[in-house]
Amino acid sequence: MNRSILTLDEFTIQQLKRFPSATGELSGLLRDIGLAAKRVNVEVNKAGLVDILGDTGRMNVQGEEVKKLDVYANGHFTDVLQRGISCAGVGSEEMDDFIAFDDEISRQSKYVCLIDPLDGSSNIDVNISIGTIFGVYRRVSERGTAATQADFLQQGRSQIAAGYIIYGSSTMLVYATRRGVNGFTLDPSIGEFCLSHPDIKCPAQGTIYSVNHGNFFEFETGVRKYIDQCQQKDQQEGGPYSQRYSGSMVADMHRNLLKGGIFMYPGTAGKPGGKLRLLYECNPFAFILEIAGGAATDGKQSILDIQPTTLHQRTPFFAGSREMMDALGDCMLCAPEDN
Ligand code: P6P
Repeated sequence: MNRSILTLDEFTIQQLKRFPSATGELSGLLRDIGLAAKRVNVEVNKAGLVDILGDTGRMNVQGEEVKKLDVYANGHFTDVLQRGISCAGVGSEEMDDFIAFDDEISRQSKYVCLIDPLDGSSNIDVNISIGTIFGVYRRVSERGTAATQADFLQQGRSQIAAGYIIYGSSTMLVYATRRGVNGFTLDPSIGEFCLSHPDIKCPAQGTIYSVNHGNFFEFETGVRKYIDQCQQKDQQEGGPYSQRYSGSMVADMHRNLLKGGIFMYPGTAGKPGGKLRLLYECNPFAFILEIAGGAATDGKQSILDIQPTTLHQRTPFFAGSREMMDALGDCMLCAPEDN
């Protein structure tokens, strides 16, 4: 009898059985995220057919136009997590401040979530893959009380789990715990995420570099030096390299995680802190990359070691194959100080 492939629910319960001390709350939280992802997936897949494209006319705390699908996704993920038994509160790109769920069961919950409900939403209207990014932390405040800001401003290294959903040619949920990174592909015929990419490892070396070249002359010297190196790689040096950049972080990071590569969103003269948000974009991917054997830094230190001070703070972000990250680090170390 060929055993059917594991669903996300079966996989999380299998993990639970391997660790009898576990309470099942993390499994429940991951199943909740999978449920919300299936609902958002339905709307993403029919975007263009219904009036869910376009802008709401509102700007979010980042000063960016809020797409209707952003709001829809944020509502679904927040609702599902509030109705579950595992999450005490949510911080989201789409909400100015975090929400501490005020019902008794939520106040007793062990975890809080940080989420970018629909990243890359400017690509929705042109049908480029977009995604949801999430990070899960054990709360530091006392259970039985409302979640506090300190629960959300923890270093990324404290994450218990982190992951993303990519709404692409297929819909995948990829998540990491300290025990590994696993990918699940949505099987529409049964409406379940099924284990398709067990134990994902990021190749130590790749030939893809991802960066918005339009900002090249605003990057610091060491970054420009590394990009020049990528462009000059020939066959003897394991090249030639390819530049792949979709403008959707989840799509670019997913490809580089599986195939090997480096993704860079550096600071610029105008925006030295970069564009990407630490808590719900960079920390989850940095956690996933480090568990998969890759690396992620802000150009100076591991992303996971940054002590957050505000919910929506930004950081320069470099992440990918370890040997490519080492080569970037060498360029940045030996570059003359920019004036
Ligand atoms: P730029 C999308 O808005 C996003 O936050 C990431 O998904 C993506 O990698 C980046 O911004 C693209 O930014 O400035 O290159 O268009």
